[in-house]
This record gives sequence, structure tokens and C-alpha cells, in this order.
Amino acid sequence: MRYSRYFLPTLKELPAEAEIASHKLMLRAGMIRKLGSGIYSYLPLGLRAIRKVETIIREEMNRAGAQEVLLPMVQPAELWQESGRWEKYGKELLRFKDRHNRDFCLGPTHEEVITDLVRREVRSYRDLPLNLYQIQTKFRDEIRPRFGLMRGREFIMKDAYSFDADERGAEKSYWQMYEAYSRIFTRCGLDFRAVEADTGTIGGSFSHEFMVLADVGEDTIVFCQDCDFAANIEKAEVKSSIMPSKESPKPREEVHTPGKHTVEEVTGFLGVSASRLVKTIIYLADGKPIAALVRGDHEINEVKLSHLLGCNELELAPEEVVKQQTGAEVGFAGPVGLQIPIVADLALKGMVNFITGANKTDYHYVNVNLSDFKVSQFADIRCITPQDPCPRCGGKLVFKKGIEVGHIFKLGTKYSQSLKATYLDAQGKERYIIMGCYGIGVGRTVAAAIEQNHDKNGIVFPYPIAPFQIYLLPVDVKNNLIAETAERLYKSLGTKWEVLYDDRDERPGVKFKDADLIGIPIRITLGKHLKENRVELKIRKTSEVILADLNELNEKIENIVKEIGG
Ligand code: 9G3
Repeated sequence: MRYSRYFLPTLKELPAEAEIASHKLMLRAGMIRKLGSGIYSYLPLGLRAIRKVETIIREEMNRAGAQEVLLPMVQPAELWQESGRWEKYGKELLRFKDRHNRDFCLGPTHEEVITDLVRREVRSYRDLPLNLYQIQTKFRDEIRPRFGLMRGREFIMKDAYSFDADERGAEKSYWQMYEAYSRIFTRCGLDFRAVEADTGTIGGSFSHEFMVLADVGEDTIVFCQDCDFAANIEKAEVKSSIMPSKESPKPREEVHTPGKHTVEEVTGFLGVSASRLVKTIIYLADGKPIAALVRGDHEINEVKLSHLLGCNELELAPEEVVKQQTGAEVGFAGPVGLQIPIVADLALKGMVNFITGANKTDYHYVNVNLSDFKVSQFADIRCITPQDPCPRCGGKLVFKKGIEVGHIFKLGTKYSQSLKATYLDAQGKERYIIMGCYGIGVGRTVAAAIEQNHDKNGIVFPYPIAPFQIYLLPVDVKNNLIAETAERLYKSLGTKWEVLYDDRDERPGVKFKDADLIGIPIRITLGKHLKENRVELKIRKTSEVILADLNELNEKIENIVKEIGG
């Protein structure tokens, strides 16, 4: 491609609204442009990277025996009413009416659509197993879209759905997808981990997230240094031994703690450690008030709590509910005297003479004991910490941030039951099809790759997903030798590699800056060495510079490509 003809509007300055590196760089490198909040146009350079990821995905999905379909973006409400999800999703599901006043939504995912297709066409166990996938635009009306393609409202997803006759088959399909995902992200040149994850609200029993390690990642993942345990912190169970306190219970006392609301303020004021305090957090679980107790130095895990309560919606109780239930301002809530159900984290089992709010503004209790109030249930409802042992082997835990680029789920019969997708088994008995579903965020994968591969000069594309493989850079197109050699090389290299030929009549500095910014893996510069029939090769990833004779250029490039993971 000739740069002078290419629609590649690079930017010099940083766009104001972009906060993270990949968002800034994708805008500056002319890969995307914002149309609206969370809605982006893919420009030619960005689309080439997207298509590279899609090609890798297609190859691995096809290798795993999945078959590509393309489902409608517009979905009739009836299917979502049948599955019971039409009412369940709030404003995130973008609904609209057609000219006949019929209800539709823009597809945020396609379980209903694909299950409807399969229930009409699959009748016998001979038709199973089946895995259908698509690469398609999704729409989820996120409250706060941000970070460019990392969290958009309209985005490209590869979503696959497996259909099996029995649990053993479903298990096989799940792990086939797990392996395919590992190959996909490895081929994309990403440093990723597969971690045990929560299944969220879509039901099913089991799920893994594929996380690209990056500090800007929104998810926290926990690994063990001594075994292969890895989980999203939302899911990681806590197996800490409870050391019962040796103290004998003392009589409870009320202490004046004027204006001391937070754990820090109270423990600072009373001169005790946070592990002596118990936080009382009041929630509305599907609208009903409930109190959750965790130790002062622990964090509540709302995913674990909502699974424990079996509720759909779990939200912090608004201030007026806290005042009404505790009779006190926020920050003085405690379990003693509460009239609502109380669930307590397991760590409280070993606690004696602890501190809680007194359900009285500006007062706390000291020497509270478990006998002072009724706990309806003790459970693991806190986030695991680096101090906790690995729940599997007791080893040391490591915490990292990750960007979720893939998520695979065992769905069981959640959708085949609600949509009556059945098959006749070998004995002619009607049985529900067992499903799995598997997603990859395509744009997010490109953005995550840039998060993991950039430096102060710009993007450092991993070779397999780079929009071009070679950046051909004549330093002066007015110099005949350089211009003629560049044209010749453009044609000859173009038969083996994807070449972006910077034929612009621009100063060398501008070209070098753009080459570093858009991060094409190999740069070939035609400059002063051309007199001796030599060109300069620069490897973007290592900044290594090699002088090569023109007649050994192809061989040099092939060696570099092997080196940088092409
Ligand atoms: C909705 C809306 C948002 C959603 C969903 C439904 C997430 C929803 C979960 C999934 C599960 C898997 C197939 C590909 C991989 C992920 N956000 N999920 O179901 F109506 Cl507005 O999408 N689906």
C-alpha cells in the first residue's frame, strides 16, 4: 500500500478523552475514530489488525470443528420473552420498535437466537455434537463506555455455541474450546492466563476467562506461585484456617466516636487494628434489606454474596434505608439489634471482643461477641487477599490485573429448557440439548495487544496481528537512486510480505516518527548506505538495526520474521 494514497490520518498530539495507552495510540495511529459514546469507526489500518485477529480466530475455531454462521443483529423480543430475559435486563439491552410497533432489541449476545435456530433443525442425537460460531457486531448500552475499543457499546464479538447430547460431550466441547482459545491468544502474541471465573447471571455451572495481563486491566486475577491455581478474584474461594481467639469475652461497652465513619477513622481513634473491627454493610437483595459482616481489614465480595443469596440484583442499600434499619447515620451500622437477616464471613467465627457500629450516630460498641446477635448464615463472602493461602495447595498467592478478552461457559440446559430445544436419543427418548457458549472480544483483543506491546514512541505490533509486516521508508523520494530502488523493492517485497510503502514527499523525521507510532514490525530504510547497495533494517520490537546487502535482503527478512514470532 502506498502511504501517499492511504487513508491513514495519524495525529501528533494526544487526544484529550483518551486515558489509557491503547486508546491514545489507536486514535493517534489513525486506527479508529469515535462516532459517538462507545461507538467507533475502524479506519483501514485498524481494520487490518481486526481482520488479522479474526483470521486467527476462524482458523482455530474451524480446526476445532466449529462451523461459521452469521446471525441477525436485530432480535425479536418474543425470543427473549420466551427465555425470560426480556424483563431481566435493564437499560443495557437496547430495545426499539419497528414500523409495525413490534418489539426488538439489538443483540448483546445470541443464546436465544442460536438456540431457536437449533431447536428447529436438530432432532436426533445423530445431529450432535454441533458447534456454531459467528463474528458479529454486538450492542450493549454500557452506562460508562470508556477506554476506546476496550469497553465500547457497539463491538465485534466472536461468539460460539456448542450443543451436545450429554454431559460427557459437553465437557469435551468445553475443553476443546479452552484449547482453541489458548492457541488463538498464543498466536496473537499475547501474554495471557486462563482463570476460573464466575458464571455471572447467564447461569451454567462453570466458566473460564482468558485474561491479558496489563496494569490497566479492570479485573483482578489471583495465581498460586506453587500450583496452577488461577482465578478471577470474584470467584477465588477463601480457605483460611480460623484461629479462634484466646481472649475471654468481656462485657460490651458503648464508646463515643464522634464523626468517625470509616474503618480507618474508627481504628485510628480507638488505637486498634482493623482486624479487631467488623464492618456491617447493608444491601438490598432483589429489593430486600440484608446485612453482610466482614472483618475490618477484608473486602466484601459481592459476586460471592449474590450467589449465596441467590438474588438477581444486589445493590448497596441507599442512605435512607441504612438510617431506617440502623436508626443511625451511615458509618455507625452494627449487627446488634438489627431486625434484618445477617450473613457473616467465615473469618468472624474466630473473633472475640470485636468493634462494630452501635446503630447510634457517633457511637460504636467495643467487646462485641457473636452471642450478642443472630447470624443467619456464616459463609465465604470476602475477597481473597495476598495473606491468604492458595485454596488449592496452601502456597503463596500472586495478584495481577487483567483484561478479559475471552470468556467460555458451560451453560447446561438453561436455554434448551426455556426454549425447549430437545433431541431424541438412541432409545427414542426426548432429552434437552446440553449447551456451552464461548466469546472473544475482537476489538478488545487488538486493544489489549497494544496495551501489552507499546513504548514511548508508539505501538509495537506483534507480527501475527500487525496491519502490515514491512514499512518501506525511502528517506528522500527526490533522490533518483532511492526512489527507483524503493519502487523496485515495493514490487518485489510485495510478492512475499504486506508492505506499507512510505512514498510521501516528507522529511525523514516525520516518516521515522510515523513508522514508530503505527508500530509495523520491520522497517526498511533506503538512505545513505544505498550507494554501497545496502539498506537498513530496524526491528520495531527490539529497536535492533541491521545493515543488509540488497541481494541478501529476503533472507535477512525471513530470519527476522522467524525471530520475532511471525
Ligand atoms: C444482555 C445484555 C448484556 C449481557 C448479556 C445479556 C453479558 C449476557 C453474558 C454473555 C455470555 C456469553 C455468548 C458469548 C460469550 C459470552 N452481557 N451476557 O448474556 F441482554 Cl444487555 O453474553 N454469551
